[in-house]
Amino acid sequence: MAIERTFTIIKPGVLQRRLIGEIISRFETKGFRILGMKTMRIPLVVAEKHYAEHIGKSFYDSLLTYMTSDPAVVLVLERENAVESLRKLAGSTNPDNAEPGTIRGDFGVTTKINIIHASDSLESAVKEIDIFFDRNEIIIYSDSLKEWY
Ligand code: FUP
Repeated sequence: MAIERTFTIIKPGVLQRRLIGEIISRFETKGFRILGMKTMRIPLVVAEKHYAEHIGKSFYDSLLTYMTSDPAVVLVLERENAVESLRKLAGSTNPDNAEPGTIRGDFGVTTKINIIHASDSLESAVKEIDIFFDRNEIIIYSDSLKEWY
């Protein structure tokens, strides 16, 4: 399988719940390399770009209000089959449908505040990484434990 990059947002409120370490730990133990990571308040224009596919939907305005309400942590992650693997780790959009053991299944309660975003395709990942990261914020390095990952 090919090495891919994917993008994730640990959404507003999770910093306050002191769950950042727990969630990042799941990325690490599943073999993702962290190539970029930062804490940010997501500017409204950035949130609008990121969620452009949802313009006009009933939840669009409240989604933007929420995503810009408090700081988030954004990451670029790399491993084999990264996009699909991270979506599995995240679980279903509605935390009530997310399996226990997934991030949304374990920590999420409502769909709006569903803990994390994970790119849904390779194309989305490329686009989203470009929206949130400058090139010089993505650090490429070799992995001395290659046989594991
Ligand atoms: P996902 O790809 O799992 O993040 O899901 P979507 O792209 O369908 O939705 C993006 C975000 O919109 C979700 F994370 C939460 C929010 N949303 C709602 O608030 N209500 C809905 O009915 C659907 C999505």
